[in-house]
Amino acid sequence: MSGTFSGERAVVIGAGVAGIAAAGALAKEGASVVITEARPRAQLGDLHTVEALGAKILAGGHDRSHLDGATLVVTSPGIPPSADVRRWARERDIPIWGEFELGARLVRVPYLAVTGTNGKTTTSGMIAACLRAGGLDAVACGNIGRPFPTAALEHHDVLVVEASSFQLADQESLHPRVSVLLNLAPDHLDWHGSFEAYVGAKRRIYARQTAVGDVHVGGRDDVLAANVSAEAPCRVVWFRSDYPGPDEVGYRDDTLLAMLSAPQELGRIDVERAGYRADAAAAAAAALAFGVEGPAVRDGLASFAPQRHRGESVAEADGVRFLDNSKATNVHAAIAAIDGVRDAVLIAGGRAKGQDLSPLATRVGRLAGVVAVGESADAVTETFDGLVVVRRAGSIEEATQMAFALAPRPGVVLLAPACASWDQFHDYRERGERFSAAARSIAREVRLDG
Ligand code: UMA
Repeated sequence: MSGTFSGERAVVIGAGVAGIAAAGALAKEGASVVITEARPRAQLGDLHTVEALGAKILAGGHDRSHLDGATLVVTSPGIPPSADVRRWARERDIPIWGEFELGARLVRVPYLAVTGTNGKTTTSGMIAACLRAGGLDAVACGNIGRPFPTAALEHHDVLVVEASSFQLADQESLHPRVSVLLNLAPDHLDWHGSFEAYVGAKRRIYARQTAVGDVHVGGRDDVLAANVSAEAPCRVVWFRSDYPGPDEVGYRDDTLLAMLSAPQELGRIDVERAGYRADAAAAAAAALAFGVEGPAVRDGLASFAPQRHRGESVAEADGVRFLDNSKATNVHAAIAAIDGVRDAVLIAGGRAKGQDLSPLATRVGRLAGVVAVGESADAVTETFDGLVVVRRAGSIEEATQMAFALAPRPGVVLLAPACASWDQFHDYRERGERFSAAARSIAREVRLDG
């Protein structure tokens, strides 16, 4: 088969969402493809499509021999730099690309890219909604779950690429027309090794942008992120959660206001969710910078439906509201979620990813109790020990019951784990679904008893 990669013998590491998509894109573009995967084949998802394209699956553990004859290795974002299989490729001087290197080499249309510690998915979705309201065929892709290489081979007018630190670290060709850095706080330190390395990965969002025609969108609310944004090699447009200055998008009360050329009102944003205002301001700034007109930005934001597991109320029982913020997978996001509540019992814990959880204790004044769960239950307990009532639960269902019993009336049970879900769940969605089901079941029992 001829194509961009004909003649290449590619080895893809990992047969998850990114690996399968990368293998498919490489095969369609003419490469011969092998996928090496740690898990046994029986545990993997549907491989028929990628096998029909000619890819060979080597499951059940990586082996040096899997790299024999390879001219290129493409890794999934979750494979850490320290993984043996990467070391073997480095030892043989085989080029190693992340899935974003592949996407950036395949994409033929302009694209925006969004990164930051929190709010990436919401902001990417908002920008895509604004672009569509402006008459463009736009899709959000990347970390959001639709892999960048897949979207790059489809025929859209423009892409909005959500970029995680893993995906940014493993590429050097990304060149978005508009880049966005939302905020920065420690996360994924186990993968990157240090906060500096994590921030360094985030900087790569703008590394290839130039003064001619490119724009970076930076946030004024977060000092560290603002310092990183100020170093972008192109024009910078700013967003903030309060009144905007020149070249900024911000708010007059709840009304979004752009001060880019002439002042422009972009509609009311009054959704009560952690970070939502800042995300909407960033999305508006990015869409305007891309060339979307103000009225389309306004319509796009008005049409945008917030995604699940980002702080919505999933049940109410006996004056206690249950809020599902399972997507708060780091301390920064959990603190933002806690700042939106009071009289709350926090359910926290999971895979801590090398983070220091102790900053959570600064929000103890808003909490009536804490239920610690998962792999980091000890660290959560230690963080709140002596400050507020702390209980330990063995499962998310037990945690929900315990939190309900502890919560004041009126009060809140808040799932904002500050940790990844991978110790006990497939992903944050499954954790959020299980919490929501437990909360709804409590609400049903209370109704029946009443
Ligand atoms: N694996 C190996 N060898 C290893 C380690 C893992 O073979 O040494 C295998 C696993 O057994 C599994 C596969 O690799 O089969 C998993 O790969 P992955 O962890 O890269 O996950 P994917 O399913 O490919 O999904 C990835 C992103 N996941 C991560 O970054 C952890 C998805 O982001 C992304 O949507 C998808 O690619 C498409 O680009 C998810 C995520 O949690 C949503 N992102 C993190 C976040 O948002 O905080 C960064």
